[in-house]
Amino acid sequence: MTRALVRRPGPRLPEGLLTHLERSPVDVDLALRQWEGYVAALRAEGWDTVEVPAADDCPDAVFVEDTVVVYGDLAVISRPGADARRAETAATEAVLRDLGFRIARIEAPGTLDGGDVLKHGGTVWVGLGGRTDRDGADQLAAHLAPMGATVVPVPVTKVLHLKTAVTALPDGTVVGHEPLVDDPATWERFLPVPEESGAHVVLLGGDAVLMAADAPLSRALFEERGLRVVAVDISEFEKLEGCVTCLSVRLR
Ligand code: CIR
Repeated sequence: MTRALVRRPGPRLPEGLLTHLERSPVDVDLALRQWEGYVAALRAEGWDTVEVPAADDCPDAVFVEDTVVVYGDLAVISRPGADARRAETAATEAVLRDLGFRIARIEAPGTLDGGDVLKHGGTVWVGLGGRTDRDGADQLAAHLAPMGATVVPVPVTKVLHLKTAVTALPDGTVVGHEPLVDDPATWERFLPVPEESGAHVVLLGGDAVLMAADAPLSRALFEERGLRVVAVDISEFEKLEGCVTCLSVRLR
C-alpha cells in the first residue's frame, strides 16, 4: 500500500519562518485550496493520504516532511533545527506509531529536519546547514545503519534544506538548480535544471513525478526523458520557502 502523510495548513501560516526570502503576503484561503489540490494530486496517483492532525499554533506545520525521516518500517522523529518548529513532531510520532511504524528519535542537542534528507537506493544524503547539524546526521546514521543504509553528509550553505537544492528522479539522477547547489560533483549523475523549483520532484511511482507548476522549462526537460509530470500550483507555500517535497511524507 502506498500512503502519504500530509498536514493541513492553519490560520497562522503567513507567520511561517523565513531565512532566505523577504516576507510577502500569503493568502491563507488560496494556500488551503492549493494544499487541497496537492492532496488531490497525490490521491489521483494512487496514494492514500493520512492527515496528521493540524497544529494551528504552529505556522510551519504544513511542511510535515521536516518532522520525520521514514526508512522502511522505521520512523526517525526529527528534532527540528528551528526552536519554533519543535512542537510539530509529537503528532507525527503519534500517527506513525498508530500506523505500526517502529519509532526512533533524534535527541538533543542534535538537530535534523526531514527536508535535509535525500534518499535513493540505500544512500541517504544529509544536508548540514542551518537546520541539521553533524550530531543529528550521526544519530540518523546510527539509526539507519542496521537497515543497510549509508548516510553521506553534504554541506548546504545556499538554501534552507538539502532538498531545496536537489532531489532525485526515479532513475537516481539528481536534479538541481546549479546556483543553489553547493557541490554538484557530489552526485555521479547530476542534471542541472533552469528553474529553482524545477529542482523539487516528488516521486509518485513508476515514471511519474509531482512538481510545482512554475517550472515549465524543467518540466519539459523531464518529459523529454520520458517522465510523466503532474504539476501543482503551490505559490503560497513557496513564499515561505516551502516546496512540493515538504508537503508530504511518502510511506511505502
Ligand atoms: C521553515 O523555514 O521551516 C519553513 N518556512 C519552510 C520549511 C520548508 N521545508 C522543507 O523545505 N522541507
